[in-house]
Amino acid sequence: MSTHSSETLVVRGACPQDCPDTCAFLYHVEDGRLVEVTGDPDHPMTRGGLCVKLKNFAEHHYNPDRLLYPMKRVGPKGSGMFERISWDEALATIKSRWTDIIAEYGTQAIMPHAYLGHQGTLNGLTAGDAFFNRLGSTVAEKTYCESGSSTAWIMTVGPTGGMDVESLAVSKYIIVWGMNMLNTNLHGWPFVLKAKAAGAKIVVIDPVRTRTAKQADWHIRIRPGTDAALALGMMNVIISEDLYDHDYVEKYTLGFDQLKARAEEFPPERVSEITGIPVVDILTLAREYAGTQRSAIRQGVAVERSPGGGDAVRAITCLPALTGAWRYPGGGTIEMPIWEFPFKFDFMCRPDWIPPGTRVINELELGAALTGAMPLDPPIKSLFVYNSNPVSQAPGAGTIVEGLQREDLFMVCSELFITDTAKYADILLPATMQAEQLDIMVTWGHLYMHLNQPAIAPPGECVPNVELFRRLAKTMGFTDEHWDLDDWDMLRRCYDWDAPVMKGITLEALKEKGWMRLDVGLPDERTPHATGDFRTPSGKCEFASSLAAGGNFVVPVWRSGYEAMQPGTSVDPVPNYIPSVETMLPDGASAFPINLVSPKPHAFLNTQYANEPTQQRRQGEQIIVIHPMDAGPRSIEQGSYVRVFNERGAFEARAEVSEDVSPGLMMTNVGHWPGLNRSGTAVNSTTSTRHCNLGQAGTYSDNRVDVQRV
Ligand SMILES: Nc1nc2c(c(=O)[nH]1)N[C@H]1C(S)=C(S)[C@@H](COP(=O)(O)OP(=O)(O)OC[C@H]3O[C@@H](n4cnc5c(=O)[nH]c(N)nc54)[C@H](O)[C@@H]3O)O[C@H]1N2
Ligand SMILES: Nc1nc2c(c(=O)[nH]1)N[C@H]1C(S)=C(S)[C@@H](COP(=O)(O)OP(=O)(O)OC[C@H]3O[C@@H](n4cnc5c(=O)[nH]c(N)nc54)[C@H](O)[C@@H]3O)O[C@H]1N2
Ligand code: SF4
Ligand SMILES: [Mo]
Repeated sequence: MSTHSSETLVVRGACPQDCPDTCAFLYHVEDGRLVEVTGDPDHPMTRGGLCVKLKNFAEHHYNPDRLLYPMKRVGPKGSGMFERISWDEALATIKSRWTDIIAEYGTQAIMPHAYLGHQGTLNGLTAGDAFFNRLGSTVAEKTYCESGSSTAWIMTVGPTGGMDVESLAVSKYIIVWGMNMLNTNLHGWPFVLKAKAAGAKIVVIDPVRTRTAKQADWHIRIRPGTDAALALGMMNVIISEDLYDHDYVEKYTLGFDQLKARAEEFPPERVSEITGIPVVDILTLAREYAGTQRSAIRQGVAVERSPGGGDAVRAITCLPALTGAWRYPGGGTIEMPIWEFPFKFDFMCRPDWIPPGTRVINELELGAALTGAMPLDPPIKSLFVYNSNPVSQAPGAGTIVEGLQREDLFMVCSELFITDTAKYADILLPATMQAEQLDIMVTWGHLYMHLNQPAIAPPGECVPNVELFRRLAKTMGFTDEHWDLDDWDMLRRCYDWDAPVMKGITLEALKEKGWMRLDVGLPDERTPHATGDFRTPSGKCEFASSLAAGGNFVVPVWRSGYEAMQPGTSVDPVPNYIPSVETMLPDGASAFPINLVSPKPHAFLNTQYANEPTQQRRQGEQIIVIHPMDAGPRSIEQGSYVRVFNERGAFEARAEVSEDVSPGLMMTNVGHWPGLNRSGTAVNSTTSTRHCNLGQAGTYSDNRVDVQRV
């Protein structure tokens, strides 16, 4: 803490959001009130600027709709009628309802549901794991995002951080693959611009002409879900034209012959048919990529959002080893550098407390689990939601709402606001916002560790998630030492402070400086895999995965601290193109002719800030972007209101007729609160709960719909 002027106190913090930028904050406090939150100008990523989502973050803390006290439901489920109660009453109610449920059905009738509403070490993805594992509840498998990419990445190069986004500044050829960086990795973009100014070529591979695509040198429009075919087609050209790095391949990779055989199945003509990309472009991309050293691939999470998404990430991740791009600073690929941080998941999640034989239910199948479509013994009788908003963000939203309406389901929800999900709760518990709590923020987008220190007192009776679970543990009578640790003690145990990357980093130093870079080398010089050093079983980049070759395939569901064994799951050791289920249907084979993709909104962070007038004005209402050739025959004009529908559900939006999408493709954004939309629904009423081939991730991009004017 330092005193800025005589009245303003400046406290260091960091952004809580599930965003690769993890900006460093300065909280400005006057008389105990948060007056402004600014970006730290000294932080190499943040550089003083926040994004449109967090522009008025100080005011967000004082939003009059904030949930400030525990509440109980007093009207019908979903009516939004609640009455204030005390924490004592809330906890006593939970204890008595759970005690009854456990007596009749056992502990597994209780299920948590959590994702990344907050990204902190104490309050984020794993905040409740230790508690629920201790309770013996059903284990919830959290695979909304990244689990397919992460599994693919680990299979290919191991849990390595890979390339640093800051290293893009010295790249000569940058492929932004399935990422709308200007929306979703804004603070990575200046490094791309720096490279561009120094002569680098910027290529964007995206089905949609996004803001990012418009700023690139070359936009390659790809059919969603076909990225593996493109990557394999590039390999076909690179290998057949002998553009690969023989020495690197020989020394630092495994399974070249198998990869070569696979790539031979993907000549450019076939790849063109699959991807919709002209043959000449496939040839040019492959030749330029392999022919330019210091070439980088910035992978977006969107690549995984299809049935074959896992193998697409594997195929893309093989490319820099084939061309030897890893030899050079500014060369390689970035997926998620989070693997550099030395978490101690065993402490954070306590997987050792999971009673043997406990079942696992995937969170994206919440609707089926609640409605009985998934036969369950015991059934789910209580759902505990925190850090997530499944009614908006999970696929198959219609079925989820049906399940949440069950009178016999005892639902508890810890939230900042009464969201579309929270309104179904029986008990609501108020959570703190970032300026009100302590946490360490690490990130999946760069290599700095941050300490977020509380700057103001929590309003009302809000508590951080970590304190919520302490209170619940005491209420349930748990006496383990874990529940007596304070936040600082917990932080000390959540990381391996002696790991080599933590050289010089201590809690005390973080208190002083706010953020520190891991000891992983300087961005302009770093070459983490110049001489192999991959973190796979072989130590090589595995074109043929030894993890997959073992028969019983283990999915590293690291986020929950346990590994899900999927006995008998067979995964091809070599990446392949696995066609999508819906969007690759031949025309006429489906009643729903248009493929809908639903990437991230510019002005909201998933659903967060979508209830703030400033961001609502910036984002505008729910739109769909539709090609004139699809709009015309349906009498849809610019600004018409339309109904988008399929057999799973529907939502309404305003049409933007534009050639930013191709014929047969529409784009909308996920994140608008369903309840604030015209139809009371949003895009996830139409998406399916099918999984990606790896890591049980969602397949939001594989969604066939039709559209009509309303
Ligand atoms: N402004 C903003 N930023 C965010 C978020 C937010 O909600 N708003 N959310 C954060 C989170 S949780 C995440 S995971 C990241 C995600 O950030 P990104 O990785 O950028 O993912 P998306 O925004 O889902 O999609 C990016 C692009 O991929 C395209 N796309 C869709 N399907 C495919 C495909 O099959 N292949 C290819 N090549 N492209 C495809 C879409 O058209 C879109 O333009 O963003 C984070 N940052
Ligand atoms: N169609 C479609 N669906 C998608 C995607 C897509 O691309 N297309 N993307 C998927 C992806 S990548 C992701 S990551 C998920 C995101 O899904 P979610 O993680 O569910 O999304 P958020 O809106 O960020 O956060 C959920 C809630 O957490 C609450 N919250 C925030 N901080 C705290 C806290 O400290 N304590 C408590 N108790 N609650 C808090 C917020 O108020 C918010 O209501 O959505 C997925 N859904
Ligand atoms: S949401 Fe992302 S870009 Fe915006 S302030 Fe937070 S970390 Fe930075
Ligand atoms: Mo995500």
